[in-house]
Amino acid sequence: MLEVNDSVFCKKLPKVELHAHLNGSLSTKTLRELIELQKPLSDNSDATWNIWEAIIEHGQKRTLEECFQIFGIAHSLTTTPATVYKATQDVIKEFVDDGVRYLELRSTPRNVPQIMSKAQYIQAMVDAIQGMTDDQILVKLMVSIDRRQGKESASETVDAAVVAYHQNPKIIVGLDLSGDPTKGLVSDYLPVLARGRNAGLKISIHCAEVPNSDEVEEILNFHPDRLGHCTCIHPLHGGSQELWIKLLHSHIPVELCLTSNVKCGTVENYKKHHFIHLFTAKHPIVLATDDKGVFATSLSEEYVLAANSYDLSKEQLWKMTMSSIDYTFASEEEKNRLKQMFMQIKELSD
Ligand code: 6MZ
Repeated sequence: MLEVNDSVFCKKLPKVELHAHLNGSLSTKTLRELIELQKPLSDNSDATWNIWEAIIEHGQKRTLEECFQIFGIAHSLTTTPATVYKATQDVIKEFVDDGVRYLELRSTPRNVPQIMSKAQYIQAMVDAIQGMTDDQILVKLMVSIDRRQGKESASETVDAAVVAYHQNPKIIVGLDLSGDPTKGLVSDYLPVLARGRNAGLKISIHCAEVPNSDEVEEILNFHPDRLGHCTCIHPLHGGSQELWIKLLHSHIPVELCLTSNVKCGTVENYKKHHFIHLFTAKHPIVLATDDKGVFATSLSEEYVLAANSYDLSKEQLWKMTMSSIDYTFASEEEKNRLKQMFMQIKELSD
């Protein structure tokens, strides 16, 4: 079994990150730098800056509501193509430093009147991704739809995503439905997601972060390519046996974010996380950070947490990271290359 603090092993382990929101992944360092860039251009009072600085420094535990407050601050600091570019580059570099070899970064493009369109937002991220070389990391982009923003905005986002996908089919791979799970109706967004799917984009949907059986049923019937969280589906977590079986029978890979769920309080503690039910059922799962900046975590820390909470061996961690490659939205050729690279690293480390 892994030592309590075997973070060196987990950092060296080549990893796949499939659920990371750009603006939630910004480190305190990047947020501070973005604040300094913005100060001379903004009419915010000193008091506002002081509050923001205090919030971004502030502690470990955040409710879902507080998280959405930080997203708001991050959003007001990434309002130009240049700041979106910087944010993307910084986040990618931090994932590289943590041993991530394949990353699907997701973000909700924003239209900032007179400054940036959704298409320009996406392009700034693509430019930043193109600045990275394949030997460091392979990065793809998923375009997010925010379930609070309504059908019209979602439709605009899908239009921009499809155009960008045709221009950069190797980088743009999918659509994500996210946002405050207590707001909006998933059913409003399924038709527009289906439009993206018909255009060739893969789909991942945030599912059951809070109990909502009707919504889980609708999402599973839609059969996305991947699911985020799936927190409240197991009967012990506010779901039902019927829905749980339906999830298992779907074989849809689930992106699991341990720290995010525990810090937001949607899961009581790590031992009780639904990871263990999915892992025991041999359901396809992938560990992910969600918002590494907001939750002060890293993917290697998520592996350490999983190892220690569920008594996983190093061999089981290797298996988990290798199987994650199958759940990516990369091409078959890219998946094969990643598998070969991971195997080489494993052989060298054995
Ligand atoms: C649901 C989340 C989320 O897109 O601006 N987001 N949506 N549940 C979560 N669990 C904590 N964490 C992040 O990144 C920030 C946006 O990602 C979504 C929210 O819509 C948030 O505004 P981007 O890069």
